[in-house]
Amino acid sequence: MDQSLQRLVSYSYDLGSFTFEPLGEGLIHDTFLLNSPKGKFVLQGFNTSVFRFPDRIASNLSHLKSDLDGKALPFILPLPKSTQEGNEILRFEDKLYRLFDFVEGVTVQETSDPTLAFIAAEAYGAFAQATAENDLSHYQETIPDFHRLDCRFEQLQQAAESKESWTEEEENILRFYLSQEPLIEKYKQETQSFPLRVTHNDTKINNLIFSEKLHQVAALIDLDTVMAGYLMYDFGDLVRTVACSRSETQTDWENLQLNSEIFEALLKGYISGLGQEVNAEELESLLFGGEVMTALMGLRFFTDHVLGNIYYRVHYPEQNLHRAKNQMILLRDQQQKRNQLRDIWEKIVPTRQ
Ligand code: GN1
Ligand code: MG
Repeated sequence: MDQSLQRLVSYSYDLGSFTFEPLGEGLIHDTFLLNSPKGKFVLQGFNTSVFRFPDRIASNLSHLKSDLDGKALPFILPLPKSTQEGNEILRFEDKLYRLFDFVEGVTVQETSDPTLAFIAAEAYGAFAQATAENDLSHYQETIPDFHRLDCRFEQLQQAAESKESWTEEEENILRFYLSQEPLIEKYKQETQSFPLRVTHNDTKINNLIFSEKLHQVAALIDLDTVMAGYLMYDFGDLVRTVACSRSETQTDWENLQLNSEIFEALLKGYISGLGQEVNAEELESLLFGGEVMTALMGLRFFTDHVLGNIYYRVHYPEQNLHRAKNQMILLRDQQQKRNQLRDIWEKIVPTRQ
């Protein structure tokens, strides 16, 4: 971190002198843990090419704060701290920064433990429950069309037109994603009648901070994509990232599959967190969410590969291709397991309708 930035951060938040180290596994923002005489903080360098509307985020977060005021949430939602001048965003040269309190606890990148999956899903369900009454007109789109599966499909089609040479593997992956048109059609049809809600929209397990012994969720973080969405987005991203035997960065394809035991724990946990705030159609939509979100992320990773890795941070040139292949295998497995997943769903859901 640049010394002038260190001085500015120290002065703006009245921290004194601090040490810092990189933090987390996010693909978008740069994040540091700061150790200061005033305690530990998280400094986040804001990615403005991805989040082009920082003011919308600030506005959504301030509405979230006031909408939830007085509601007893079982976890913390860390919001950006104000500078001494009263701003939640700090400008340095052409970059933006935000500071958060550091929440003590444990982060988990993946799990095969159904109890932990239940706890994670229950927290995201509780978030949807707590925000169920919020006025949606307060929440602006922080990234336009972020979870629109049909738009992501079109973006791949467009990107593919401009690419001249393809390897055999790239062609296979392209063919697979283009063959998902029926899924896109089903998405367009069904979402016409789903109610919009305040959703988190990035419900990976590593956006939760667990208590030391992993018994409960201490904080739900990464709130920049909080905006209007469907419940199936949040539940689906949990399925995509938690009910998979290998994380999205891994490449041992033979061992990559949907873990139906974890799927069951997620569904139970999410429904438990939601409480009564859910209608029959939304419950049905949860079954479809995993496929939607896996297809969506696969399309996004593959499009980014085709465009030359302009969006996601990569550690090697083929990484987005590999992420897209990983999501393809997971999606295919979910589609092969549709009946099995429906049986699980029927076992859990009917008593609640
Ligand atoms: C990005 O940076 P991170 O890990 O919080 C992305 C999510 C994806 C995720 C995939 C703004 O989130 O949509 O699900 O990578 N966030 C944005 O790991 O694009
Ligand atoms: Mg995120």
